[in-house]
Amino acid sequence: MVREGRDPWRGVYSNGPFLLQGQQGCFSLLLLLQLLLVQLLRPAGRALGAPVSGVCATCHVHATCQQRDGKESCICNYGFVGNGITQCHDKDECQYGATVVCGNKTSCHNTLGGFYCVCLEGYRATNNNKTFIPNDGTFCTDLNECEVPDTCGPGGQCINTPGSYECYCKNGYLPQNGIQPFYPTRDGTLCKEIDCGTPPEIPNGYIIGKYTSRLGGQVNYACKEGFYNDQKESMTTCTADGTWETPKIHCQEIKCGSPPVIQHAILVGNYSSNLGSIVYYTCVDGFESTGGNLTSLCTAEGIWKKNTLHCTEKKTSITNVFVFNDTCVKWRVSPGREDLKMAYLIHIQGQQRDRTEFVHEDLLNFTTSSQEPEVCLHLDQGTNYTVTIRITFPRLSVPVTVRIQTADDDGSLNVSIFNETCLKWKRNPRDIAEKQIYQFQVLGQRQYQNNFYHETSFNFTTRERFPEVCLDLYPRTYYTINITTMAFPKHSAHIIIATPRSVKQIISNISVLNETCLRWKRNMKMDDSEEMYLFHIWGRRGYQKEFDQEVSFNLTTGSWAPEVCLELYPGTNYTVNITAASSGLPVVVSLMTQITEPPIPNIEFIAVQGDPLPALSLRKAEDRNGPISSYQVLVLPLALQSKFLCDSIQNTTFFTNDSSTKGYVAAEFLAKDITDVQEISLGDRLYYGKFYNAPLKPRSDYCIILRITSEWNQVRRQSCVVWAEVKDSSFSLLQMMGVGLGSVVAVVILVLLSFSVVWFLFQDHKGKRQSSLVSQGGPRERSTIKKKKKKELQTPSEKKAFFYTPT
Ligand SMILES: *[C@@H]1O[C@H](CO)[C@@H](O)[C@H](O)[C@H]1NC(C)=O
Ligand SMILES: *[C@@H]1O[C@H](CO)[C@@H](O)[C@H](O)[C@H]1NC(C)=O
Ligand SMILES: *[C@@H]1O[C@H](CO)[C@@H](O)[C@H](O)[C@H]1NC(C)=O
Ligand SMILES: *[C@@H]1O[C@H](CO)[C@@H](O)[C@H](O)[C@H]1NC(C)=O
Ligand SMILES: *[C@@H]1O[C@H](CO)[C@@H](O)[C@H](O)[C@H]1NC(C)=O
Ligand SMILES: *[C@@H]1O[C@H](CO)[C@@H](O)[C@H](O)[C@H]1NC(C)=O
Ligand SMILES: *[C@@H]1O[C@H](CO)[C@@H](O)[C@H](O)[C@H]1NC(C)=O
Ligand SMILES: *[C@@H]1O[C@H](CO)[C@@H](O)[C@H](O)[C@H]1NC(C)=O
Ligand SMILES: *[C@@H]1O[C@H](CO)[C@@H](O)[C@H](O)[C@H]1NC(C)=O
Ligand SMILES: CC(=O)N[C@H]1CO[C@H](CO)[C@@H](O)[C@@H]1O
Repeated sequence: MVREGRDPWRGVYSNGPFLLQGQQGCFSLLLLLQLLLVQLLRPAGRALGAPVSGVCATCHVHATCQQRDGKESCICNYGFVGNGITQCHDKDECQYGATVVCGNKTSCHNTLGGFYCVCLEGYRATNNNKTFIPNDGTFCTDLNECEVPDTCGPGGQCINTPGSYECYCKNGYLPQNGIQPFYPTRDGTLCKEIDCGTPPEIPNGYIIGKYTSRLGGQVNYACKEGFYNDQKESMTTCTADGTWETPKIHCQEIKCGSPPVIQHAILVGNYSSNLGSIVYYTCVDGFESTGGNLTSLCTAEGIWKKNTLHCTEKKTSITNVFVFNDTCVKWRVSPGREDLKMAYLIHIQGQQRDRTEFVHEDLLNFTTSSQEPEVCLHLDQGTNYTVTIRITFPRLSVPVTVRIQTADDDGSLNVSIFNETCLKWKRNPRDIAEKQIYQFQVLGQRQYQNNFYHETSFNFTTRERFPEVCLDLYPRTYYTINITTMAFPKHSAHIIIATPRSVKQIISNISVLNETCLRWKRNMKMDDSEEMYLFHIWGRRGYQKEFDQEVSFNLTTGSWAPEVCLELYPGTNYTVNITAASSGLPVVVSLMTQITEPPIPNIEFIAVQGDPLPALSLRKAEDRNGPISSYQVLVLPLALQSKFLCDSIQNTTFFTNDSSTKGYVAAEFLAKDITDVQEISLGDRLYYGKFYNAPLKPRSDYCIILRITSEWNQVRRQSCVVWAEVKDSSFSLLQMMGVGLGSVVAVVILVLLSFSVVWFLFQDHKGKRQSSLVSQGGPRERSTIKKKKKKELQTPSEKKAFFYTPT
């Protein structure tokens, strides 16, 4: 092996006698050298026994005297070089290099007259000696250091290499310094057994069981409670590099999430979704869990595990069946449900004591949400009944049977009232084959209407088992009804029905005929009785706030189209409320009466001859027939007095071209301007309103007239009265004054009757005189004018009287 710094060939190239062309020449050179040595040694050996001559005495200490061809000569001993006499110096055999001289892997050591070889470290001589001379065939061969036990230490493994060895660690061991191969003698490293140490910790996990931390040791992990491993692996192994594999286990907290939905159940209370948490359920109304709590558990797999229970609809059953009032059955539903209507089917079978067949079999459907339903059955008397009740909805229940023994029939009539005017009863089942005649006697009377009398009687024939009779009865009437059986033995029943007020309006199609008359239709199917109407009337005047008239009265009539004329004040708005006593539903109608001629105020009649006319005193007239608008003083020629029409000189002033012949208005006072008494002097040459009070002409006879005008609602009425007579006669100067008031009034009224005129501003007064009509739901109708007998109006202080005229 060529090692750095030891080049055995260098010397050979520079100093040697042989020129070598490379390494290939080395072996032949060595052979040559050996041959040479053999030749040299052979004569030396032979010369040892020869006698020493003179020459010989001169031989060098390291020379030997030899005889060659008779001549003695000194020849240097083997290993020495020189002339043999003076010079024999040591020959350096090693000068050609250790490899050349001693062979491969050697070191050459020169000695005086010789040399020896030593194997290089890691090699040994084949003669097993420390030194050797190569000529005996010894050479250096690789020393197997590995033969020495524990060369690499415990756990180490020796691998021999030429001239050396390498240490490796056996499986399960690792070199201390981590480098392989290692050389214990050089680097002091030894193998250490592999120990992975403490296995890694797993969050929320732990190690199960025993383990070794040596190579290949395995550790099993598990997750703590409440955690689960979401990987397949749960193990780690101690690897050859002395570390644990990274464990693949992953412990995740167990969360079950929202609890599962259980049909017809709801969760109770709060819950957590951690492992082991339990949620509780309860069944919704009407449902129950059969045999236990409804729970769900959060399992280690992170899922909720339901128990197999579930909510089933509660089965309802009939309990506590109980017979009362002989024919009525009451029971209880268990468990009850307020919100649910249940349908029942009731099966009735009746058997009479002396008969074998059923005399009565019936099926009855009945629906109720009551928790304690009751049903009264139509049961015959003297019969043994089996009543079977079962729920048919929402689910069929077990039927429940009850027996009812009805009392023996005494044949009496047990009549009951229904639908207010209907009667029903039950016939004796024994007589069911034959028809039965019942005699009815009906009498109706009214406490509030003395003359009301509704009597009827009839015979009622039936084969029905449960006869029913509905009667036509007047409303709000007290009826006694006697029912008697015609067949023997006679049974009778006495029934009282007080009919309620009619729910429908009895007054229909109400209309206003003329101002004060009303007509309507009586809405009632029967026609042989009288009806009482209650009237309530209010009168109001827009122009006279203090006017307040309110009257109530009753009217009784049997008419189907009653007509009523009312005594009403003129110029008044009326509200008429009419109610038929048997229904109590009012009808309200509005009426409006027109104004009539205003009344004449208290004035003094004056007759003057010759002398000037004294001042005339005017007093206010009452707003009795309508509001008074104005007062006018009229001057007209006396000759016209008998033919004068109250409206003839409507707005004629003194200056009108024919005023002297027809007369004129001398003064006008508006009603609102007159306080109490108004004095006026005729001919004072003043204007009153737009009228001029001109002086009277001498030698003329005049008639002075007071005209009172009432205007309201586009209607004008006026009254005229002769106030004074002025005569300018030469032969008579008689002056009439201060006549008694009573006689004057009598004269005034006479004059009024002959002169008053009704004046309508509008020609078509019929068309204008319509009243508004209010009736319940009735159409608006135009009244028709019909001649009616009507009493004349009295003075307002007189009490009003109303009457009606049935047609
Ligand atoms: C010496 O070593 C060389 C090269 O390493 C080799 O060629 C030669 O054969 C060796 N000689 C002997 C005697 O082993
Ligand atoms: C008469 O009939 C009614 C039901 O229709 C019943 O409640 C009552 O008990 C009966 N009275 C008699 C005496 O039978
Ligand atoms: C009783 O009144 C009800 C409801 O008003 C009606 O349906 C039924 O027909 C009436 N019965 C008779 C017998 O008139
Ligand atoms: C019914 O009978 C009773 C006495 O039995 C009698 O007083 C009454 O007037 C009768 N009623 C009628 C409507 O006949
Ligand atoms: C009912 O029948 C009886 C007997 O037949 C008879 O006397 C009576 O007049 C009848 N009554 C009526 C109202 O028909
Ligand atoms: C009656 O009522 C009508 C409408 O409200 C009104 O125009 C009229 O002046 C009233 N008449 C009287 C006399 O009050
Ligand atoms: C009409 O008269 C009836 C009975 O008197 C009363 O109940 C009702 O309130 C009156 N209606 C009006 C509008 O005055
Ligand atoms: C008065 O005047 C009217 C017109 O203003 C005339 O028609 C009439 O004839 C006159 N009368 C007299 C008597 O002059
Ligand atoms: C209304 O009719 C009655 C009777 O027919 C009659 O007396 C009265 O004068 C009439 N009223 C009017 C304003 O026409
Ligand atoms: C020192 C020495 O050379 N010792 C021995 C070497 O080996 C031979 C035989 O192989 C012995 O005879 C020598 O004594």
